[in-house]
Amino acid sequence: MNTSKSEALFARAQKVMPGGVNSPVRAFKAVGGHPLFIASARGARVTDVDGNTFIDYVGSWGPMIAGHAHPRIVERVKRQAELGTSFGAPTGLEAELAEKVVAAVPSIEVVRMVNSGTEAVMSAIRIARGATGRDQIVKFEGCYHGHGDSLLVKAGSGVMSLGLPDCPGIVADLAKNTLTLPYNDASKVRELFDRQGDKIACLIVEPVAGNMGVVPPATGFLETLREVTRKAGAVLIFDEVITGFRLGLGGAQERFNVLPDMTCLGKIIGGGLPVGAYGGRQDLMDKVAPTGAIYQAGTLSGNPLAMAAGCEMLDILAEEGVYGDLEKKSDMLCRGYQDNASALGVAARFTRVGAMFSMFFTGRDVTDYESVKTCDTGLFQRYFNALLEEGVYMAPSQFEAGFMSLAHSEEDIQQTIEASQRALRKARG
Ligand code: KE4
Repeated sequence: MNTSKSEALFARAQKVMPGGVNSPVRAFKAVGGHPLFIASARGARVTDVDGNTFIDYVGSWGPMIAGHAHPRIVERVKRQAELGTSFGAPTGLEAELAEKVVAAVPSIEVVRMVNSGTEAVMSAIRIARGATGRDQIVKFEGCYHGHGDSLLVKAGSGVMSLGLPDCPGIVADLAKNTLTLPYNDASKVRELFDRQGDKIACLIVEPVAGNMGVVPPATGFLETLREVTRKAGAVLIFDEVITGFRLGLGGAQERFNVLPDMTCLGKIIGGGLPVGAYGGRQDLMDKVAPTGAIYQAGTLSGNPLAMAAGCEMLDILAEEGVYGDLEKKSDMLCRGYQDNASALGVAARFTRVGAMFSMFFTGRDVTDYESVKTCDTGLFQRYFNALLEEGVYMAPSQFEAGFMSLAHSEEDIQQTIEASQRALRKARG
């Protein structure tokens, strides 16, 4: 496969950007070689600057659940651009998207738009600390909640792939207030809250972990988080930046019927443009400036183009049969993957919740950060690159999720399964 133009662009980009990228995991560090520079995308496919086309399961790390360049979203953004791209003043579009989010997400009574998932999480944590007057926060190993200082403590995602369990530059006095527990270990959560629940401002969790690969919550785990935080007067935050509108209109909280006090959203709600959001109980959100004293602001928050894209995206997802279609296609793909691994005698574990899924190259059941770390990342690297040669683009890291879109056809999925079998055979050797 000729990737000479990507290679040249990468050399050029590295002169003026850290690692030649604007987000670390794009640099292909976990899989070797150089990243593909994408020229365009449509439906289920992306095309790089050398003209190579791939069936895409990265989906821009989640947002492209309706497929790339969806005609309705493109049209809506074009129309809005002609009316102006940013005013720094309120618009009806912001109220329209906020109403859609409030109507869809069971626990959100009031919501604030920001520009990224990181900003949403940082803000939600500030509100939890401001509302409770407490400093400590609890997170889980292998979960990633963006690059806010309090959260880069044994994070997953890019940090996990880069093997940097603690990131330099984080003030020790701040990091000490972040307590980290093993994901899916309800007894450790109880133990901590029994010991010092009255010091804990909030607990933040990916209700389905997506940043160590997809790791579903164990039975009763989310219910335990709800119970202990309520008892301790701590704020329960669901980071649904990935799962929001991915697992259903109501996200993980609707699917698992556990309602947090606050929810962080991102990715899908921007329809491919930069949007994050945080929201929850009215009494908590009333503490946010200008209603309350807890300050949070943003020049481009609620940007009209992003709001237009987000509104159109949520209208598309609200249509009849959308999540049934995603479920059927995701099931078909993951069954194919499992059949391939069994046929080739490759030790692998498969996880899937709705339209997010992972194949882990390990013989151990994957339930948390420790078990995920047993994966054979060398085999993953060979598989990733062999699959790329076969025209299938998946996340360049064992510790990320795969994403299905409405644009993937059954033919695309069958083609992927066949390509995956060839790639797995080559990677296994
Ligand atoms: P952003 O700041 O990247 O918009 O969102 C941060 C974030 C927060 N919470 C969860 C559960 C997330 O998954 C993310 C971002 N996800 C990563 C990859 N899984 C984005 C890709 C990247 O970092 O380039």
